Amino acid sequence: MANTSGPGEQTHGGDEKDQDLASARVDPAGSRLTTAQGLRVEHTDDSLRAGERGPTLLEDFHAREKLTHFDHERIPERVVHARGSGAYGYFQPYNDVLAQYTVAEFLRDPARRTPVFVRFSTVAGSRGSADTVRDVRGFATKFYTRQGNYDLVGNNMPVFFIQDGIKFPDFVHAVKPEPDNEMPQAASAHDTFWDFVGMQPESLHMAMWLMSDRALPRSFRMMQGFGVHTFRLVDASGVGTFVKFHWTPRLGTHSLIWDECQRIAGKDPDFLRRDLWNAIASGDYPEWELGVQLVSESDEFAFDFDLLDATKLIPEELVPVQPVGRMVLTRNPQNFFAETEQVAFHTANLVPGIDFTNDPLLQARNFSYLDTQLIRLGGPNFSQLPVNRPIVPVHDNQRDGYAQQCIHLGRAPYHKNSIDAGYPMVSSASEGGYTHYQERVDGHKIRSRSGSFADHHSQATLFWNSMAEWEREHIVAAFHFELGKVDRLEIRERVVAHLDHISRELAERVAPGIGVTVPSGPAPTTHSRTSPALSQEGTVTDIVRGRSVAVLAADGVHGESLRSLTSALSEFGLLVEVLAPHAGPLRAVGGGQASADRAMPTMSSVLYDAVLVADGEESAANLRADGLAVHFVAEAVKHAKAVAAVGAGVEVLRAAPLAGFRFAEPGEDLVSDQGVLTSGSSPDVPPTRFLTAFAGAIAAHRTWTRAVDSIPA
Ligand code: HDE
Repeated sequence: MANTSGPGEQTHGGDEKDQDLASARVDPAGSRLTTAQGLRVEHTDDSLRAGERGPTLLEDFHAREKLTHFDHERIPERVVHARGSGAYGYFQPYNDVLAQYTVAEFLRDPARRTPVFVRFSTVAGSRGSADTVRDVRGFATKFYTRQGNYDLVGNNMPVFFIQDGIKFPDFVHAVKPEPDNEMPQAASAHDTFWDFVGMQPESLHMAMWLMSDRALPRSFRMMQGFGVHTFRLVDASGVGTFVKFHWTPRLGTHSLIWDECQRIAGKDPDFLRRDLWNAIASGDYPEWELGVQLVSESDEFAFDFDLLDATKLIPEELVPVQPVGRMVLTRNPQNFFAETEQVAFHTANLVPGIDFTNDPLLQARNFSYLDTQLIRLGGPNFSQLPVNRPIVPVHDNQRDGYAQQCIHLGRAPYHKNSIDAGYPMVSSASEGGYTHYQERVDGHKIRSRSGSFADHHSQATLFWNSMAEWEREHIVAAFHFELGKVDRLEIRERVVAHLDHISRELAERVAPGIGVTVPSGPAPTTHSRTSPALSQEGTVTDIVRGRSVAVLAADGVHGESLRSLTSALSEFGLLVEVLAPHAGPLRAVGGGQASADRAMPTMSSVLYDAVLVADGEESAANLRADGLAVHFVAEAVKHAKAVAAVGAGVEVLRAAPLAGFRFAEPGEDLVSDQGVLTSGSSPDVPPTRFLTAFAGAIAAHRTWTRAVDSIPA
C-alpha cells in the first residue's frame, strides 16, 4: 500500500522495515481529536473553570493530561552526537565475494536488499547547534537483517582520539563546553580540548584529521564513513579474518571551507540536514559503496602499528579497499523524534559472521551504548521502539520494565522450561544461533597499555605528507584559528612541540600565527612516506548532479536568456534558484517572463555551490548598485566556487573587488580565469561551451588553487 511522507513524497511499502513501521504510523488524516485514552474531545482551547473568571478545576483531566505530557516531551539528548539527521534505505552486496569470509547473510547474498537506517551527526554540539561546526561526523548504520539487527556505528574519519575507552569521559569533558561558563558551544577551539591533546599525544593523529577539511563536509552525501576499529569476519568453520569497513560516497568526498562554515552556521544552521532531506525528497538518492580491507589472521603482526589500536589506519596502499556492495538512502523519516531521535545504536548489535577484536576502545563501547540508552530512552524496552525493533521475531524472555509494549503470552519466560513446551528454544550455529569467535586469551591481569600502541606520530606524519598544498594551507589555518582561541600560552607551546614531531614544516608554519616560538634544535626524525588515498585531491570531480546554483537577476533581466540558461542548468541535474533583490515577478526584457524564487537578503552565496549572473543591461546595473549582490559574487569567488556571468551580467563581476581576474569582453565566447567563467556573447547565441565549462567547474567542486587572499569578502 502506498503511503507518503510530506514534501518530496517518497513512496512507502517497499521493504520489510517499512512494512514493519506501518503498524506504528498514526495518520491524522480525517481523524478526530481525542485524549490519550481515545476519548473524543469537544473543546481544547479553554480549561475547565468555575465561572468565566473563576479558578481552573482539578478535574479537567484533558488539560492535566495535555500539560503532563508536554512537561515530559524532552528526553535527555545524547551525551555525544546529540545533533543528527537520519534516513532509511537499503544495502545490497555486489556479489558473493565475502561469502568465503563470513556467514553474515546480508554481506553474502547479492540478491538480498537489507533495509537500513543511517544517522549522521556532529559529536560535540548540543541538539540545537549548527551543522557546519568543525567536528567529526558520526555515520551510524543499522542494518535490519534477517538474522537480527547489525549496527555499524562509525565516523567520517578512520581513526579516533584515544586508544582505550576508559579515557572517553576525559576526552569528552575536554572537548565539551568548559564547565564554569558552558562555552564554547560545538567547538574544539578552546583551552580544555587542546590541553587534552597536549597531555595525551595519542590524540595527535586524529587532531590532524580534525584540523583538515574532513571536519567540514560539504554534505553528508559527500563524506566517507569508517568503522574505525578492526573487526572480525567469521566463516562457517569458525575461521576469522580481520576487517576494516569503509563507506565511500558516490559523489566524492568534498568539503566546505572554514570561513564559509561559520557564515552558514548563522544563515542556515540546518544546512547539512536540509541538504540530505531535500536530496532524498527530490529523488536524488545518496549512495555509498561499502569497501573492506581484509587481513588474514596470520598477518596480524605484519604492520608497524597494532591492528587493535584505533588511532591507526591501515594505509590503502598496504591493504587495498575491496568494494563489496552499495547503500542507497531512499526515504526520509516521517517523524524526527520517533525515528531519528529515538534510534539507538549499539556496537554490540552483531549478527553471525561478524565479531569483535580486543581493541580496548571497542571493548568499552560494547558496554557504553546499551547503558546510555537506559537513561536516554528511559528504561530497558527501547529496542521495542518502531525504529529500533528488528524485522525478525523477538523472543528474548525479557519481561516488564518501563513502557513495555508487548503482551507476552506464555507462563514460563525462562530457559529451560517444560511448562511452555521448552519455547523459546535456543538455536545451533547451523540454525542461525550466534556463536562467539573462539579466541585464545591468557595473560596477567594488568592495567597498562601495550608497547605496540606507543607510536603517536608516524601516521600523523603520513597524513600531513599526503596532503596537497591547498589542504596543508587549510590545516595550518585551522591550527591558527583553533590554537589562536587558546588563552594559555603553555598549552599552545605544548601542542606546537608535538607538531614538531609530526613535521618541522608544520610546526614552523603554525607557530608564528599563534605567538609561539618555532622549536629550535635539530628537527625530530620523521619519515617521508605518503598515502595518496588520504588526500581529497583525487576524489570524484565529474558529478554535477545534486549541486546548487544561485542565478542572480534583477528587474530588467533578459527574460529569454534567463529561461534558457536556467532550464539548461536544470537539465544537468542542478538545483537552480533565481535570486533577486526582491522575490516574485521580475520585469523582463527581450521576451519571456522572469521571476525570482527567493529574495537575495534571505539567502547568501555560502548556501550555494555556484553563482551565475544573468544577462540584461538594466538588471546588471541594478545588481551593481546593490552591495549585497556585489558581495554575493565576491564572496563566492573568495570561497573558490564556480562563478559565472553572461552578457551584461559580466559587469557585476567587474564591479566586485576582484582585481586581477580577466573577464570576457562583449562578443567573446568564453573566458575562464581560475574557475571564474564569463561569456560576452549576445543573449541570442546559446552559450553551449560556456554552460559545459560552468557545469564542469561546479562538478570539480572548487578551484582550490585560485588566488583569493586579497578579496575583501
Ligand atoms: Fe560513540 N557513543 N563512543 N564513538 N558514537 C555514542 O551512544 C562511546 C566512538 C559514535 O547516531 C553514545 O546512543 C564511548 C568511536 C556515533 O545515535 C555513547 C566511546 C566512534 C554515535 C557513546 C566512543 C563512535 C555515538 C552517545 C569510546 C566511531 C552516534 C549516545 C570507548 C567509530 C550514534 C548513544 C547515533 C554515540 C560512547 C567512541 C561513533 C555514550 C564510550 C570510536 C556515530 O554510548
